[in-house]
Amino acid sequence: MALKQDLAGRLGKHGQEHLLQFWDDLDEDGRELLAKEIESIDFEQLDRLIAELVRGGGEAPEVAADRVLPIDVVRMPQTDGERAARRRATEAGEEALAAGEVGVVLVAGGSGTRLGFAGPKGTFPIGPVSSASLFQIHAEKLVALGRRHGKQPPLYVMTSPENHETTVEFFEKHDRFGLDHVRFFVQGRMPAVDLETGKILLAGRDRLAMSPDGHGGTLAALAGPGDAGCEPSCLAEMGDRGVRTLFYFQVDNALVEIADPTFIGLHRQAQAEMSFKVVEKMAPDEKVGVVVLVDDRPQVIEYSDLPKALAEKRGDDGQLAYWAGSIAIHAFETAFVERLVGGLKLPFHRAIKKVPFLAPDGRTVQPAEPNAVKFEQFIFDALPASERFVIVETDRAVEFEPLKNAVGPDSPATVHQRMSDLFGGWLEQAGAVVPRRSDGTVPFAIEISPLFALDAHELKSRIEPGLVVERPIYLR
Ligand code: UD2
Repeated sequence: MALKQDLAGRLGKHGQEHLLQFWDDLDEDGRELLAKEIESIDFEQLDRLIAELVRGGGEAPEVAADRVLPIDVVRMPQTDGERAARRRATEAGEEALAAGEVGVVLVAGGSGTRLGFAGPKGTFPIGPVSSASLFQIHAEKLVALGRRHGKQPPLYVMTSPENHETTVEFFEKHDRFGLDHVRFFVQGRMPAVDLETGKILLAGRDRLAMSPDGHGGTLAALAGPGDAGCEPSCLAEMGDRGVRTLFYFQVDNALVEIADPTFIGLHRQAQAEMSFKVVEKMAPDEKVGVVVLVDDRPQVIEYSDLPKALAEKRGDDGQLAYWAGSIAIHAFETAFVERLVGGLKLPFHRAIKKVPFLAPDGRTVQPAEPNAVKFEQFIFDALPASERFVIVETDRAVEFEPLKNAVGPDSPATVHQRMSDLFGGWLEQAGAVVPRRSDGTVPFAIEISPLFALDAHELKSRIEPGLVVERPIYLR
C-alpha cells in the first residue's frame, strides 16, 4: 500500500494519477513493473514538454526567412586542384583508419513503421540478388575496411528496448558477420501522451506506452552504463581503444560508404567537431532536412519545419537556394560527444502518431486517427554546438537510397534498382559490358558483396576485362 500511496502522491503533482487505475488488479510482478516504469520518468521535464509541445500548440514557430542563409559546402570536386585536395583528404582519412582511431556508430533503434516489416529494419533482406540483410551488407563493409587498412573499426549499434534482443540474436545467429568488435547499446525511451490532454497513455495495465527517444538519444546512450550496468560506457571504451573520430550512419541506407576515408579526412583536416554529408535536393519537398545558417550559426531545419518559401527559393542559376539535404551521415569527435553529454540538452521535437492504448474500461483501443504525441531528440541538433564543422557534398547515386516505405519511393524496389545501377557502373569501369535500358538503368539485378570489392577501383583487380554480363549476377 505504501508504494501505491507514494506513487500516487508523486503522480498527483503532475496530473498523471490515472496511471494507477488498474493497480489493485495487478499481482506483485505487475506492480513492480509499473512502479519501475513510473520511476524511470523525469516528470519535471515531461511537464515542460507537455506545456510546450502539447498544450502550447506544438512545434516552435517557423524560422523567419530573413534569419536564414545558405551554408558553405565542400562541393564535389570539379577541377584538378579540387581533386588533388580530395586525394590529400583521403590519405589523411586512411591514416586515421590504419591507426585504429575511427569507430563506427550505426543507429538502428527506429520502429520502421512505414516499411511495414515485423523485425528490426536492419534484418530486412535487401540484397537485390543475395537477399543479404542491411546488417550483413554494413558489417561486410567493415570487415573489408579492416582488410584494406589493417585495422577493423569497432562497430557500435544502437538499438531500442523493443528491438534490442532480436537485433543481438540476429548478429549472433550469423556469427556477428565476421566482425572483430561489435557492441550493442540501447537508447532511452520517452512516454507517449494523449494529444488532447497530455496524459501519459497506458499500453497495458502494468505498462506505459513508451517509445524510443529519437536518434538524438544516441549521445546519452553512448555515455550510459553498459550491459547490466557493469561494463564501461561505449564512450569510455572508445577512449581506451584510442578511437577519436566516429562515423555515424542510419541503418536504412544500403549504399552508405562506411568510414569513407575522404569524409573522415576532410573532417579531421578542418579539426571539425561534427561534420555532415549532404546531397543536392532533388525537389523542394524531398524528405531530407536541409543544412543552413540561422543567425550565422549552422543548423539543420527538418523537412517538416522548412518554410515553403525557403524550400522553393531558387538562385539566379535556377538551382534551389537551400539545396544541402542532410543524408544523416556524420563524423563526430568523441571529445565533442563527451562535451555534449556533459552539458548540452538537445531539444525535443514532437511527433503526432497513432498509439494503441488501454481505455479506462480496460479495453485496448487501436486508434484510427493520430491520437498521441511522442517526444524525440534529433542528432543533428548537436550541430549548432560545434565550434568547427564541415559540410561535404556527395553523389546521391553513389551513396544515398534509403529504405523507408513498402512501395513507391524509398522502397525495396528503388533500393534494388539503385544498387544494381551502382554495381553495373563499377563493372563497366572495370571493363565489363553491362546492358542498359534507354533511361540508363540496368535491366536486371546486379550485386557485389563488399567482401569481393569495396569500390570500383578494387573491382578492377578482381575481374577479367571484357566480361559480358547478361543475367543477374552476385559477386562474392
Ligand atoms: C531522417 C532525417 C532526414 C533525412 C533522412 C535521410 C530525422 C528527423 N530526419 O528522416 O532529415 O536525413 O533521415 O534518410 O532524422 N532511429 C533510432 N531511434 C529513434 C528514431 C530513429 O535509432 O528513436 C534511427 C532509425 O532506426 C533510422 C534513423 O534513425 O536508422 C532515421 O529515422 P527515420 O527513418 O524516422 O527518419 P526520417 O526518414 O524521418
